[in-house]
Amino acid sequence: MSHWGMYEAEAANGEVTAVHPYPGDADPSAILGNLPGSVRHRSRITGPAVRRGWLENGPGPSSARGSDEFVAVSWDELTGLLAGELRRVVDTHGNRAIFGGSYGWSSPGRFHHAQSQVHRFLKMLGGYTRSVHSYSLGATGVIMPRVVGTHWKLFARSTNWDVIARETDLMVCFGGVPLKNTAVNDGGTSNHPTRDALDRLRARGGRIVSISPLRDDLHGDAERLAPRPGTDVAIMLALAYVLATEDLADRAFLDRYCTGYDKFEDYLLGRTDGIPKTPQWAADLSGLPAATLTDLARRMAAGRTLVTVTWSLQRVRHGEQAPWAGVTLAAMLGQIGVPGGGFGHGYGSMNEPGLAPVPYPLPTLFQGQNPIDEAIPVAAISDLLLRPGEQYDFDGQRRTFPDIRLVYWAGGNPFHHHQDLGRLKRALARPDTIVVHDPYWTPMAKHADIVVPSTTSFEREDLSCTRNDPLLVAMHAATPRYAQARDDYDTFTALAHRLGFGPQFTENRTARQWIEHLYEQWRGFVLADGGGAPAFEEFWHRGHVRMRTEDDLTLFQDFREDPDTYPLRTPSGRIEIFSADIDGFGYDDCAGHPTWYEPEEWLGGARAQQFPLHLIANQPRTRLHSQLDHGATSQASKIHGREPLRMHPEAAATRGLDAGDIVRVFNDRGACLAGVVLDDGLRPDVVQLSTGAWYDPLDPSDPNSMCVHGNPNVLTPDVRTSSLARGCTGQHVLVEIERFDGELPPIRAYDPPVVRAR
Ligand code: PGD
Repeated sequence: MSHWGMYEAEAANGEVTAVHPYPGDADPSAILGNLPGSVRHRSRITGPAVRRGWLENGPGPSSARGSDEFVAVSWDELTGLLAGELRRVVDTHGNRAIFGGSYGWSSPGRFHHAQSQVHRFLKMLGGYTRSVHSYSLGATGVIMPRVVGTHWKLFARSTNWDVIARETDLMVCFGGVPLKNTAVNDGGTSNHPTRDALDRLRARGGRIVSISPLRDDLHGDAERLAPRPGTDVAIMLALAYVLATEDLADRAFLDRYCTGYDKFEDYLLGRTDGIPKTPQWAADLSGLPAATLTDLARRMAAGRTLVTVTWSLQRVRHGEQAPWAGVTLAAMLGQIGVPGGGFGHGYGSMNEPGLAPVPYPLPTLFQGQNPIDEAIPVAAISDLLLRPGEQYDFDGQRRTFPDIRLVYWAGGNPFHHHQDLGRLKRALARPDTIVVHDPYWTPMAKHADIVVPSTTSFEREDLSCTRNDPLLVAMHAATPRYAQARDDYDTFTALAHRLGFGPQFTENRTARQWIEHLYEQWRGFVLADGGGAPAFEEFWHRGHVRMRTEDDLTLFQDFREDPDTYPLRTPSGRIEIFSADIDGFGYDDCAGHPTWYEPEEWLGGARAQQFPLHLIANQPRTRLHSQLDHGATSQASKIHGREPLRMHPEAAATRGLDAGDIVRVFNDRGACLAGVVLDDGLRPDVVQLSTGAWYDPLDPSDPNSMCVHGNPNVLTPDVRTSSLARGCTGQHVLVEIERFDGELPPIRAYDPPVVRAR
C-alpha cells in the first residue's frame, strides 16, 4: 500500500522491480511508477551519520548545516550521542526547548507511522513543543470549526460521490476538481472513483462549472471560467450579491440554520463600507464578465447546486475567507444537508472527500499525553527558530515563541513543504542540534547534525487503512532492510532503553506483536458492532479484510433534518456566517464575517508591476509532495532534469521563449531554474510550477543561492494566512521569467553528501 494506491510488488535482489495496481481500483495512479528502483536508489542513507562540525565542536548554532560533510558512526555510537544530547537539552533547557512538531506525510502504515513514533517517544521523554494543524489545511483547520463546528467532517463525512452523481444539477467548483490530487490519500487508498463520478454526473445531464486559472483543474466537458488567481472570494461575494438583491436567497434557511446573515448582508450590499459587492465590482477584480457572474448566480438558484472549494484556495493569504464565503454562498442557496446540494470542501484536493467512511475507530498506536503545553501553528517553523521570545497572535490567543535548542524531525521534509527556503535555511542554522530520520538524503537530512537511516515501507510489515476506505490491508515486507537502515521503532526503542524508559515505550512488544495487538484491538470494535473480521493469522495470510462503510452520506443531513437534536458544534449551534468570537479578536486581517481582502501576491496589485506573472505552486501530478522525486514517473516529466514549468504560448513569445527552454524564475526572494512547457490552458499571465523538486542550491552554503532544479518554495513568501489561523500560503507567488543562457549546472539533489569513515 502507498499513499497513492494499493498494489502487489515484485522484488528481486533487495529491490522492487515492478508494481501491479490492485485490480479493484477504478483509476490507478501513475505515481505507482515511482516505486520500482526506490529501495536501493543512490539517495538512500546507508548508515547512521553525524555532521562533522557537530561531532568535532559539539552542539551549537551553525551555518555550515547543508554544506558540511558527515562522519559515519555505528548504531551504538549514534544511540549514545543522541541519548546524551537529548538528556543535555532536557536537563539544561527543559523539554520545551525540543521542537518535535516534525510535520510530514512519511509513509502509510498504522504502526510504523513516523509521526506517531516520534511523538510517542518524545512524550515519554517528558514532552516537547509541538505543532498544530497542517500545511494542507492550515486556514480551514481554524476557521471551519468556528463556522460549522468541524473541519475533518467536511472531508470524512462529505457528500458521497454516488449521491453527487445521482442528484446534483449544477456543480460550481472553485478551484475545479483536479484529478491529479485524487491520486493521493493520506494513509493509502484502494480505489479512485472521482473521474467516474464526474462522468456519471455529466451523462445524467448535470453541469459542471470550473472556476480556475488552469484548464486542467477539471477533466472533460465543463464550463470554464478563468479568473485572476486569488479573486475567488470576490466572485463568491458577487454571486451572493445577486442572490440577495434578486430575492433568490433562501431566507427561511438563513433564519433557521444560520446566525449573523444580516451583518454579512450589510457588508455585502455596501452598507458598512460603501462598496456594494456587485458583479461589476467582482468583474474588475477577477477579470470575469459581470454578466457571466449574474447568470451563474441565477442558475445556481434554479436547481440542485453543490458549491465546492478546493483546499488550495485556503493555502493563500487570507485563506480563511474562501471556505467561509463558500459555505455562506451555499447557505444562501438553502441546500446544505440536501442530497446533491449544499457545500463541499476538498473534492479534488485529496482522494478522501466523496468516499464513504467506515464506522469504526482505526487501529491506532496510543501516543499518550504531552506533559508540555506548548505548540506553534505548523507553518511558523522559521518564525519559531528566528524569533524566540517574540509574541504573536493565533486564533484569539497571544502566544510567545519558546527558545528551541533541538529540532527533531521524522517523516517530513521542510525543504519541500515550507516557504521562503532561504529564510528556512537561516532559521535552521540557529538551534544547537537537528535530528532527522528519513530513508533518503533529502535536503532536510543534509541539514541535520544527527542522521538516522530509516527503512521504507517495503522493508517492514505494517497495517494500512484510512477512515474512508473499506479495506484494512496487511502490508507484507517486499525486500530485506537496505544497508544499515532501521525501522524508526527500533531506533526509538534503543534510545528509550538508553534513557531509562524502554519497557514503557515498547510495552515488551516486537513490531510484529504491536501490529497483531493493534489489529486485535480493532477487531474487538468490529465484533462489538456485530461485524465480522478474521483472527490476525488468517487476516495476515488473506492480505486484507473488507469493512462496512456508511454509503450515500450527505454532509450535514442530520443537522438539516433536526438542528435542535443535531446542532453544529459552534457557539450558536448553527452555521456562523457572522462569528462574534472572531469579531471580538479585533484582527485587521480577519473580520467577523467573510470579507474580501486584497492579497500582496496578486496580479491586481503594485507588486505585479515588478513581477508580472502569477505562479501557482500546486501539488505535482507525478509524485506525492517530494517523495520519490527520483522515480521514473517523476523523472519522465523533467526537462533537462529540471522541473517543468507550464506557461501560455503568448507569455512565452513575449519573452522569446520556446518549449523545452530552460528558464530562470525569480523574484526578490530567490530564483530557480525550470523547463518550459507551453500550454494554452493557462491564462497568459499565469504560470504553474509544481512543488516537490528536491531543493538543489547552486551553492549549498549560501541561503540566497539559486535552486538549479525547480523548487518553487525558494520564491514563495513565508507569511501566514492571517492572525487567526496563521496557515501556510505557499500556493501563490508573483514572479518574472527569463531565459537561462548560462552553462546548465548539474543536478546534485539526489547525490548523497560526503560521508567519511572515522
Ligand atoms: P513529503 O515529501 O511527503 O512532504 O510536506 P511533507 O513534508 O509531508 O515528506 C515526507 C518525508 O517522509 C519524505 O522525505 C520521505 O522520504 C519520508 N519518509 C517516508 N517514509 C518514512 C518512514 O517510514 N520513516 C521516516 N522517518 N521517514 C519516512 C507536504 C506539505 O507541503 C503539504 S501536506 C502541503 S498540502 C503543502 N503544499 C504546498 C503547496 O501547495 N505549495 C507550496 N508552495 N508548498 C507546499 N508545501 C506543503
